[in-house]
Amino acid sequence: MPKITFQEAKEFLDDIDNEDNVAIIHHDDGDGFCSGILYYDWCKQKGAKVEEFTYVLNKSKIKDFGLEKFNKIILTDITSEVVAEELNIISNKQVLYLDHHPEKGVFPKNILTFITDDGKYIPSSRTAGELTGLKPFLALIGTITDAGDLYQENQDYINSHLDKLNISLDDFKKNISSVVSNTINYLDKDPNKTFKLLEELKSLEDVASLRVYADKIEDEIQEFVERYEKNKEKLGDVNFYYFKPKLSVKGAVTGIISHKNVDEVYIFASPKENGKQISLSARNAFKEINAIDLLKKGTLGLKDSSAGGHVRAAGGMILAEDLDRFKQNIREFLENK
Ligand SMILES: [Mn+2]
Repeated sequence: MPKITFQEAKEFLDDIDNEDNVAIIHHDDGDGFCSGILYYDWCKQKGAKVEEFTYVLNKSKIKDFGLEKFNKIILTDITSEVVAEELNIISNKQVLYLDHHPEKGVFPKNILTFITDDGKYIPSSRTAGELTGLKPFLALIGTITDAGDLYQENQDYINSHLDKLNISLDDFKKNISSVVSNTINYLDKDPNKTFKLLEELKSLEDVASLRVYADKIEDEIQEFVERYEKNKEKLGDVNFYYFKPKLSVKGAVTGIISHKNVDEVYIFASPKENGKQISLSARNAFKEINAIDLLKKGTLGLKDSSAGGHVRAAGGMILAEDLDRFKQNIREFLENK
């Protein structure tokens, strides 16, 4: 698998021209949409034909996208743990794979990979912004929606862009990145519409046009943020919050509560739509343990469970019937720590 440098990734992009037919495949979160749009716009600007595909983890399959007609494919923000082996089916194409999650799985050997995971947390949108130079405001939105501001290595990048946009981080989160996140969540059944709406944004001011979607879930988010103080449970030092929203607001509720106090450790749990499983999010980290390990300890020995992600933000899944066992695992782990 050829690992390539930033410069080589840039050369791949520079080589795109009006004879190319490019597929952009991106993750379905803020970082995935924003980075995908930057590569999409880049291809358009180069005169290439381009189409976009939203990849939903554990649901989408590369083979179902019908990519025969494309000669170049760019993937962004889709963790290799899930997608690497699937790329066999497109290994006859010129493929540029860009991501920032810890590298796992085996890539077909001719896939060009640029993964920004050398001990730093650089969201895919920041990389897309730096590679293309396009829509810096959108690159910043993707970076902030993916919690890039929690990492020291992004401070200079974030601050210099906020300065140029003449907006504070708080205002950016409140009036810009959260509006985009809410819009993505509200339209989660219609990712093509989301992509189109976000692609049409030409400046920060345009983000206000998304409020018609974002406001619909704002009330639901506030409701579950307000319930946190009353309904949270302490598992040792960990704040455990089980909540059951109707709309797709888990991520937003998780983000708002965990960002209020970044020194605290949280585990959020919500039932999946099917009612049979519970999804888990761990946020922030102790000195001795990271968020992935915390969920791994909690899901230890539980049937059909999973845990993975980033050191300060991890996700997982358990069967609904195992919720009490999960909580007990966490309690025991923290007692014996
Ligand atoms: Mn992502």
